[in-house]
Order: sequence, then C-alpha cells, then structure tokens
Amino acid sequence: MLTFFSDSHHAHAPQYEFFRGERVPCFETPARAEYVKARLSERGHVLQTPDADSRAVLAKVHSARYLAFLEHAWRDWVQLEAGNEERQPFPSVWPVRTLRSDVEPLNFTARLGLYSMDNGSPLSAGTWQAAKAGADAAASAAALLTAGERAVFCCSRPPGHHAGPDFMGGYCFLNNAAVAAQALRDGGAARVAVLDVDYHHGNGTQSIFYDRSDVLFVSLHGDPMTEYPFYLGHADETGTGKGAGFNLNLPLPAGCTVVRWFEALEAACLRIASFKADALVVSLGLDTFAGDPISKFALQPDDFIRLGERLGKLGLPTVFVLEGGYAAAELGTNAVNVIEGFEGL
Ligand code: OKP
Ligand code: ZN
Repeated sequence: MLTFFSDSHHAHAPQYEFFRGERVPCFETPARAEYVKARLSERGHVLQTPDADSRAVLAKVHSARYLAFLEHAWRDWVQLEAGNEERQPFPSVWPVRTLRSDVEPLNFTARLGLYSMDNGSPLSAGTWQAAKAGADAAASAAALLTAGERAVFCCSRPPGHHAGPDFMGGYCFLNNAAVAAQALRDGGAARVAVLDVDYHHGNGTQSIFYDRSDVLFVSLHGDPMTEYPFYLGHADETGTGKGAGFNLNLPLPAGCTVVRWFEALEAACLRIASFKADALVVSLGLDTFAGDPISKFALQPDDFIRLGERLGKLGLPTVFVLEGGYAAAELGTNAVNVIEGFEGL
C-alpha cells in the first residue's frame, strides 16, 4: 500500500512524561514510526514524502488561536527563561468548570493549560514540525484518494485522535484523522466515515465532528469509566444538532476477549455500511495488541490481518492513519498485517 512517511517525525522527541507521579521515558517514541517504516520497506510497500500543505484544512478542524499557540509554543517557552531549551514544558493549571477559557492569558504556563487536556503531552523543539508533517501526510493521502487511489497509509507520529478543536492531549497535537476526513469532504466526498480502533477513545475526532452529519464517527475502545481519556467515549454520546445519530461509541471492558472486540468491530462496520460512506478514514491505533504496555485488550498479530480483511470488505476508498501502539518492536508487524489483510495479500 502506498505510504506517506516523513523523517520530520524525529523532530518530536520529548525525553520524559509523568506516570504515577514519577518521570518515566516517553511511551510515544521516534522508534515507533521507524519500526513500522522498516517493516513496510521489507514487505515492498512504497514510501513517499507528503506533498500537500495541510494548513487550509487544519484551519477547518482546529481553532486559529490554538494553531497559533502550537506553532510558536517552543519559541515562546525558550524565550521565557535561560536554559529552557533543555527543559520540557508541562501545564500545571487548567480552566475547568467556572473558570474562563475565552480569554487567552499572557502567561505561558496558563496558555499551555488552556490548550491542554492533560499533562501527558510533552512538547519538544520540533513538535510543530513533526505534527505538521503528519497532517500534511493526511492531506496528501486524501488528495490521492480524491484522484482515484483505493487506499493509502500514513505512517506518522505523534498521533492525533485526542487533539480536539482547540487542545492537545494524550500525546496528540494535530488531529490527522480529522484532517484526512475534512480533506476528503473538500475533495468532493459527500459522506466520510471515521473508524477509530485505537484502545483509547478518539475524543478529539468525536468533538470535531459531533454536530455534523457529513462525517460519521465510530469508535471501539476501552470503557472510559476506567480507561483514558475518561471524560468522553460513552455509548450515550450519539451526536448533537444535525450530527444527532452520526456518532457511535462502542466502549468495551478493559481485559475483554478478542471475540468480543471483533463483535464490536462488526457492529461498527455495519453502521459504516448503512451510512453509505463515500470514503473511510481509519484511526489505526495498534495498542489493542496483547503485548501493549499501557492498554488492556488482547489482540494477537494474526488478529490484525483479520481486522484488515474486514475493513477491506467495506469496499471503500480508505486512508489509514497511525495512532497509538506502544509495543514498539511489534508495531511494524501489526501495522503491516492490517494493511496486507486489507489488500488481501
Ligand atoms: C494515546 B493514544 C501512561 C500515560 C497514559 C494517556 C494515554 C494516551 C494514549 N503513562 N497517557 O490513544 O494511544
Ligand atoms: Zn491509544
């Protein structure tokens, strides 16, 4: 499958995150994309550098003030204090209920909190450059589908599905799946379905399209009562206004069986078929793998072939966007299994 890959992903390489109050190495590492790239090459898939500029599409899925903050965040951080280029910024205060989010404060940490849903999304010097390359890959993939290509894979990082209209979160900064879906709409697809199979609910993608009937969002994920992102992803979230009925969440208990996971996948596919989508965007998180260090589903490598086969049966032009998956060494095999299952190889 034709794949977009950019070396710019290396520019996003934060050193640590917080886990149970301790500093730990980041789970979301440059090695992830490199393992996937290596396995793709080994299997003869063609890698291309993204050639579209996503900026116009980004402006339709993210707010202008969030994009402006993110693009200049590292510069602002470094200018704040000598030595900051060696330090990672983290938010420490958030505008929760009763506090104002309409006014953007001048203070850097206050602005970082305004545009963050958690303290789990460390910035580094090239975060904007890497995230922008991922969005460019999504826009490039959509352009190829518009020109008649059946399927394209975006091998990009950092992931995107937790990034909402005006915030980052869960290692995500720009919502690549939303960029792909919006670019497909702009290219003439009347109805686009986004299927999110990452272990974690794609809260950002859901929120971006929640009031729209032209983009259906369907997600299967760990139940937010116990799993990140906790505050969205329940079954009773079905869309609002014109978007009522165009959001489907299929939360599953942490630790559930592979059989149960595939039953949910079937329900998701049936909804996408009844929507009569013109194109499909798959938020391809691979953290449903049994060996994933931060997730609790049990898929085996061969199950990813079955996932690809089922998606192929939908018969839709499809963009795959890499999301999570933290068993880095197994990521290449699992990603390529989905792709080759889809292609019927
Ligand atoms: C991103 B994606 C573990 C912290 C977990 C949230 C998980 C983000 C998952 N130390 N942080 O959906 O794979
Ligand atoms: Zn995930």
